[in-house]
Amino acid sequence: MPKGRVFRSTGSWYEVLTEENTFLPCRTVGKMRLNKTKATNPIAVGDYVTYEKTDKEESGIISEVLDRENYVIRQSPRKKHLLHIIASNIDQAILIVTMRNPGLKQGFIDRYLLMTEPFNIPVYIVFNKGDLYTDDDLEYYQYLKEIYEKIGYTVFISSALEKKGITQIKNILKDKTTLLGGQSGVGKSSLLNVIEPGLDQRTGTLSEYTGKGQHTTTFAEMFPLPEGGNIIDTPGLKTLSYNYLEAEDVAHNFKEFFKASKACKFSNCMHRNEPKCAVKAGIESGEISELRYQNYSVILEEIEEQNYWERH
Ligand SMILES: Nc1nc2c(ncn2[C@@H]2O[C@H](COP(=O)(O)OP(=O)(O)OP(=O)(O)O)[C@@H](O)[C@H]2O)c(=O)[nH]1
Ligand SMILES: [Mg+2]
Ligand SMILES: [Zn+2]
Repeated sequence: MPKGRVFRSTGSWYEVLTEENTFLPCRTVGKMRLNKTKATNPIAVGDYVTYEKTDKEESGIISEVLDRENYVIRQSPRKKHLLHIIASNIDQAILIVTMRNPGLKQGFIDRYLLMTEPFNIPVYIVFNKGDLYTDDDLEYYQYLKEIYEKIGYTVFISSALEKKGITQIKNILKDKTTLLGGQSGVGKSSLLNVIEPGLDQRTGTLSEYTGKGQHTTTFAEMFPLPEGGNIIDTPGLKTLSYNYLEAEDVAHNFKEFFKASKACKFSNCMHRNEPKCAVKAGIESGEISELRYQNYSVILEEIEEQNYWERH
């Protein structure tokens, strides 16, 4: 059976890139073998699938989703007990953030990294709209850059408006499948348009009053790049909640905490009030970021609160 890769999904139709390098619209019927996830979308952008052509050969029927090498999943914003697969089989992610229009949401970077860390997906953190940054913004940027580079993420500034940082992004993209993500209105689609003007992605205008993004991109879509590689544009994320994780999952995926935790007195230390905690010691000595720890604590509290309500 021929194989292909899903580049775009509207819910009922899937755009599949075939081995002949053409796009074939595909559907699923009846008893497709689904992966056993509690996902709202059984087939995600990035999936490799097998399909059969229909009689007229102008469309196809997906028969199977091949095993995923990795995937990025989030709690479905509407159906909270379900998960939504954002994309699968990716080599790396670029998280676009900005300090201005809209301002950087406290904790957002760490929440995003909690999605990519379970599969050790490399992440680049790009601060877009650099053209708008004040000296204070730049100072805060330097502070954040140090925190995240220390734990292994690459951080730099871009501007879609002034075409800055574009060569760097292009070099990162070459021959890889890259997930582009971030809050709404940070400029994901605008950057894509500068990187690859032919794509002509819809971009939004920010509502002047609130500075909040308008969710211009409405579904994830993958594009092949002429220089080699694929890029996945995604709709902006508003909130990232983690009701499907246990506290230990959070602790294991703050990677510098996990590394340090081998020296904690208790093997199941959650780094709160336990004695002889190596993470706490790391914060004392300045080796571990206090900001990361604050964000970690908030996520743990949220999860525990949810578990509490589920039990009572
Ligand atoms: N000043 C400035 N404005 C930018 C830059 N990049 C994007 N914008 C503006 O920010 C607004 C939002 O840009 P989009 O590219 O639609 O943002 P997005 O991240 O794709 O948003 P969603 O699709 O909703 O997730 C638009 O008005 C852009 O013109 C930049 O580098 N500098
Ligand atoms: Mg967009
Ligand atoms: Zn500990």
